[in-house]
Amino acid sequence: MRFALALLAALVAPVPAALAQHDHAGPKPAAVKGAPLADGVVKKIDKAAGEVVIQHGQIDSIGMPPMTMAFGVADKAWLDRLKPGDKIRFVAEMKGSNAIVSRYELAK
Ligand SMILES: [Cu+2]
Repeated sequence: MRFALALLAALVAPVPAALAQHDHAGPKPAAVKGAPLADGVVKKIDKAAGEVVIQHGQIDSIGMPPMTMAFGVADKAWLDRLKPGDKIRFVAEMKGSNAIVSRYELAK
């Protein structure tokens, strides 16, 4: 746990510089492109519901602790590409009261 926290601190360290830059540029809407990627493992694909069940880690962008839950997807074609067991890194976004995957990449 102590190691994990140290690692997290190391990862977070570069952020102040980025924030300072952001201040100079003025207020900007949260850019999905620059959003941090959350880790997840695909558990289930539900094409009928248009959802993918993901066991995910902490998602700071939407303030969510680690859990397993269903997400909508920005592109339904992803439901054909993803399969249970896939490890992904993804950006989650709230669309109304639903969490959706707005972007993802396969993790190595
Ligand atoms: Cu969740």
